[in-house]
Amino acid sequence: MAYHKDLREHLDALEKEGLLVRIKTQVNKDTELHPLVRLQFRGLPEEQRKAFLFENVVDSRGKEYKFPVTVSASSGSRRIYAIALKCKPEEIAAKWDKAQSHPIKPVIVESAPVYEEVHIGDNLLEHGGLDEFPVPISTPGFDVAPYLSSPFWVTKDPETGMRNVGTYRAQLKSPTRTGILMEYKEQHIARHWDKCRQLGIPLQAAISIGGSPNIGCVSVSKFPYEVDEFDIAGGIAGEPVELVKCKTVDLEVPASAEVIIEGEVSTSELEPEAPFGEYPGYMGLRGDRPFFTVKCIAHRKDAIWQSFISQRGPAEDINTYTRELFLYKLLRHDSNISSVKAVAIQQYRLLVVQMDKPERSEVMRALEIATQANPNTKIAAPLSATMPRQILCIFSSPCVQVSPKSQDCHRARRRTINELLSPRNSVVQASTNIPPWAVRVKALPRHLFRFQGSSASQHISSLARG
Ligand SMILES: Cc1cc2nc3c(=O)[nH]c(=O)nc-3n(C[C@H](O)[C@H](O)[C@H](O)COP(=O)(O)O)c2cc1C
Ligand SMILES: [Mn+2]
Repeated sequence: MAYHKDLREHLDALEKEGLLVRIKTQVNKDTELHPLVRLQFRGLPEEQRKAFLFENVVDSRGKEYKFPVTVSASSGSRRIYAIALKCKPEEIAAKWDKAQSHPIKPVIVESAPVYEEVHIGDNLLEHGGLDEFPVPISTPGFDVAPYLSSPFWVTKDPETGMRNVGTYRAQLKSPTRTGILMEYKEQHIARHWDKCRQLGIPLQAAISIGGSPNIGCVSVSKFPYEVDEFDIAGGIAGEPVELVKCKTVDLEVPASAEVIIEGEVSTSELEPEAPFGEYPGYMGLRGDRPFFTVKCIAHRKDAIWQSFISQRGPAEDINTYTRELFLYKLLRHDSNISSVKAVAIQQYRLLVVQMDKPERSEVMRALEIATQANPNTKIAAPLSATMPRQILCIFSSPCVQVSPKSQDCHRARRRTINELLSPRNSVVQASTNIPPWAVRVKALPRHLFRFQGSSASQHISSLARG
């Protein structure tokens, strides 16, 4: 069966499975929309979560939008995520394995429905620029503005021409301007940005909204720098992704997109970006960051706006499922650590690697590799040498601070160990069972547990010294 052609086909597939809720009541995107969806993540078991399509969206100014908004459509639950990948929930790992081992190069097509309506040059603002789209406020009362939470940024390495696709939040700043958060300098777009900065040129970029769901799945996932995410998206679909050339920048974007925003990211100036309610449940603080100047906006005449819901988990954990699988593959297969049994991640905050009777050197290697793969790591420690099995635990988040000596953490460890040792445990099942206690553990001075280029084993020795 052919893969979902675009977001519409994907939403149809969800609806057929009874997994789409259409909301026809008028909903305010600035105060109600994301909180309404968040309620289901707070209140319902994972199996009962659904995707939403808000068909009658207004904002706090009373403006009515002609475009609907879909939330939770890519990864509201494992079942929804499986539909995005067009496989069964138990086939998610195999699907990703195949996509990575059998990537398919994209093809260029001449035209695409997303360029049905184009606002460019003197006409850029004819429909209000970015104000034409119902961009929701993610955490009303706390976020400084509406943010594009599911942008798929397409950029190229200015020296090699190598392409990248990645999701980086974009604060709506004006009808022709957004912010961008490149969370750390290893992010692939940050590398492109830095090369352009050194060359003294702006970074050309295009944001794609919506499109066939494989695009979103690869956009939030970490592949090696040299990998073009569109090749992996082709691997997921079993057919090439169709790309179309942009109008104002030298880039190609998915023909299946709902909206394309073309422009350039400043490399000579920064300006304030954030606050924004972040995935660990804390506010990401304001900082001086690059911004994106819009040159062209294109969209399908009846575009559907897509938004990912993140903020405090559980949420639309679109990259948690894949991160678990990647790290498992990296440790177990690529690094050949045969004692690795399972990897569980909770929203970046906590990462647990379960190992079965490992050699001491294997624990150290696993720790080293897992921390390198997680640049935000705050604490990494082999847990419980006295337990029947060794558990490697990494607390990882820029916002959450934990003390490995506090009572809470002891409890947390026991919980985690119990969860992981339960017979139900498998790579596919592990993550969602970890409770969100990580945010409750006591804070320690940040510098104590900061990685500063030191190796993981040094770090552990310093932890051991207390
Ligand atoms: C909803 C959501 C929002 C995200 N926002 C950001 C962000 O603002 N900045 C960032 O650096 N990464 C963000 N990420 C993580 C990146 O998408 C992820 O690291 C991805 O691998 C980046 O692409 P790259 O591997 O090509 O660098 C977000 C992920 C999700 C699921
Ligand atoms: Mn990449």
